[in-house]
Amino acid sequence: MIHTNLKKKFSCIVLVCLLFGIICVWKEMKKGDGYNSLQLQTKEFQALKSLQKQSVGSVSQSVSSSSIQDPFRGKQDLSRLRGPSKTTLENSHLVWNKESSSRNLIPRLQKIWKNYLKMNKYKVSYKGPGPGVKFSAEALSCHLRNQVNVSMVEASDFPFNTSEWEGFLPKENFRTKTGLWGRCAVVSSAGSLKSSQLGQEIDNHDAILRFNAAPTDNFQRDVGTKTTIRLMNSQLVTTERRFLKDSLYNEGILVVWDPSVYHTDIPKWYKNPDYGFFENYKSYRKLHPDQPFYILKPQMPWELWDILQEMAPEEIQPNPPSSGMLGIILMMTLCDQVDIYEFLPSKRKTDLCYYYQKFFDTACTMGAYHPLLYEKNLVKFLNLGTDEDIYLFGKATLRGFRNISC
Ligand code: NCC
Repeated sequence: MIHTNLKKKFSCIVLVCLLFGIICVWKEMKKGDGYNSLQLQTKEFQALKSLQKQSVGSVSQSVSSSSIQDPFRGKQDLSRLRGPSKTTLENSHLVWNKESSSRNLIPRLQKIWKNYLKMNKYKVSYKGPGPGVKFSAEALSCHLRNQVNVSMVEASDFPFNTSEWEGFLPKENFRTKTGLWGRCAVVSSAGSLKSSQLGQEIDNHDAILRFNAAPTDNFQRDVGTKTTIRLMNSQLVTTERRFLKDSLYNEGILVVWDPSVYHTDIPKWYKNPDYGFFENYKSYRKLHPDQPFYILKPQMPWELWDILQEMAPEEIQPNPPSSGMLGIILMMTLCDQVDIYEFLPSKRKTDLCYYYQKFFDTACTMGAYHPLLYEKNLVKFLNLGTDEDIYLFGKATLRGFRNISC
């Protein structure tokens, strides 16, 4: 009798342990984010590669899958690099997960995120809806268009209307200078652009936006040659010694932005900028008076931040969005269609921070100071292109604000 009871107890314990093990394994599997997924799909990638090999002969005739979802153009240059068709590979591309959250960060980045929340350097006091507000893609596009005012500091804005600033700001209005473009490209500075061979594809846009010190010389095959707009943060303009000397900055329209205290006005921001870039701005203007160089109004990054916070699943870093996200919204106001390269990482995803520098840190892709993770969720959510385009080319396609009806 005792013997049978013991046996029963033992089987019960074994059963409970087994059940616990199954639950643990299931939980671990649920944790995976876009990045883990990218790593998990080595097998799929190998299958993809062999399919690409098979289709080499017929590539020139193949219809680009991006053209299917590209509302503004027919065939894209990507068909040149593309392998199999959409039907063969549909659903096989696990890319950036638009539901990503701090749970998908490595512990070091989670800690940084928490520290920034505590620090609240810019005195953010968000009172809007959310977090976790659900939008349709259309509603979100309209919300962005209506709430985020992309405009530049003007010569009539105090204190830029004082004698100290006379003649320094460009006379021509930003929108008049840029005009309206059809297809635009936003080129992130990510290391995953290295060896991408996307240069020709990128150059085949009406306007191209690049960031900070990102070069084209020596990297043309991967990132193209043209620069129409260069968006720079104020840290670079203030502290980068080569800023006044390097010809890298002499092409296209320059725009600088600086983080202000949360939703402060221009006069208050001017007294207390994050980086006092104003003197270097003036020096550059004296050296290159004919090159358009604008200052983004400090309210814009926070208007965008509010929407990122509203839709994020949790509290986000109370720091301004990255130059990348600001540049995407800027181009959405100027272009019919915006193709964004390697903001959502492709199969080339790497810890190499930049395509032009040997510096490794996963924070460059996942975010530490900037709420980059939530910015990428937003772009993935609005993407009109295919997961295949993200996976192979790091390409996401957003509709310009002019083409949405609200
Ligand atoms: O790194 P940064 O940006 O110049 O990159 C431009 C934009 O590309 C996207 N990006 C970059 C690297 C990567 N692996 N993945 C990406 O998605 C981001 O959207 C990024 O904004 C900035 O936002 O201004 C930033 O600037 C640099 C640095 O100040 C400039 O390069 C000037 O030298 C910041 N790095 C440091 O301060 C060390 C970076 O955090 C953000």
